[in-house]
Amino acid sequence: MTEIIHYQDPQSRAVRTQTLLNFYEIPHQNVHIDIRKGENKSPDYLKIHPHGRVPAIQFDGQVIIESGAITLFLADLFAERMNTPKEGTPERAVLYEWMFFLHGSLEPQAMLGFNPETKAKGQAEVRRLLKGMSTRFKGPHVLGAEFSLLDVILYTELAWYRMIGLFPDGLEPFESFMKEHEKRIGPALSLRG
Ligand SMILES: N[C@@H](CCC(=O)N[C@@H](CS)C(=O)NCC(=O)O)C(=O)O
Repeated sequence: MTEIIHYQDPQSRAVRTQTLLNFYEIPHQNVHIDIRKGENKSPDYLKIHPHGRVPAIQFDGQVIIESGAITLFLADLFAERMNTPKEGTPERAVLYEWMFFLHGSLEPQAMLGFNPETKAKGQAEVRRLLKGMSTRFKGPHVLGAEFSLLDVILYTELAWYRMIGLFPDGLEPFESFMKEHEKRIGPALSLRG
């Protein structure tokens, strides 16, 4: 198979794609784009990612940007090992639902947490939105009985929130979900503060 080139910085949203690549042992080449040194705005990298952001991947001559799109692309490419729900099934709808929730609804609220003036609002909004999603969580895994990439995705996101002080402590079922999956997913987690 063509090699995957992963453009990443360990202190970035590339944690999402890196953890998936690690957990599922997907062969890839890592290229560190140091955003603190501004390498993401170099003319060469801007040819890869038009906004100079990470992550991005290159596969079979094509560049794919946006961590959510990369995640779904990998989910299709490695469907068997990731236990990706088949298209047109209710489980596939659950995958889309969580992806759009995490990227479209939750993340903008979490971003408030990076500004000391809006941090409290960010924390409250993250708790409120996750509390709502708790009614849609089947357990013990996101899809119910079966472990899938969705568990890796949710674990990674919540671990990131925990690191930046946005995880809603004590909120079930997420508190138990994190504890239960720590041993299995934790070692693959690529997260640096
Ligand atoms: N929606 C994009 C956001 C990517 C993004 O903003 N990445 C940040 C790091 S977390 C970045 O590269 N920032 C550098 C910059 O914008 O200059 C995704 O999920 O891939």
